[in-house]
Amino acid sequence: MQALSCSRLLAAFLAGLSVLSAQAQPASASPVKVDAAWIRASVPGQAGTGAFMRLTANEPLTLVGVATPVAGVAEVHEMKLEGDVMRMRAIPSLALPAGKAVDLKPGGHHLMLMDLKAPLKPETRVPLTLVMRDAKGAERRIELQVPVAARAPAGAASAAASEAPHAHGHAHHKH
Ligand SMILES: [Cu+2]
Repeated sequence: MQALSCSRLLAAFLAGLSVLSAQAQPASASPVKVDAAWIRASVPGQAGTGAFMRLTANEPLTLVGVATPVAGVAEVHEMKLEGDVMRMRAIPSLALPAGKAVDLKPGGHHLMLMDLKAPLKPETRVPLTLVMRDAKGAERRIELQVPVAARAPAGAASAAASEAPHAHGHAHHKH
């Protein structure tokens, strides 16, 4: 990462950061766009939690796994109605068609982090790796730093009605 010498550019960069504060930052050019990623905070003694985001692949991809150092086990999960009961279970893969947004959200497909090694505190970030395969079967790993939050950030894909977008005063930055 180079230092930015132009303060005006830096201000624009910070303004962009505040707008995209809920967005994970991929480490490098990525075959998939990741928007509004977040992980639900956990409390002491809680074994598992979920990670959520919107994935838009630039080419046909398949999500085949997830890894993070904070959890002993991390899986791609689906929610399925069995009789009257909504259950979740691991699935081996999730198709990400090119150009189509796929939401990982509460109540739908999600990333399940289990066997948590420590409580995940709000306003921290967690390293998370998405493992993909492209159309030729080659593995593509996407490294993310995902913010932890107690509830879905504004703009995140959510099962419930989302909050007003201006409710987040702490996202304000003035150069
Ligand atoms: Cu789950």
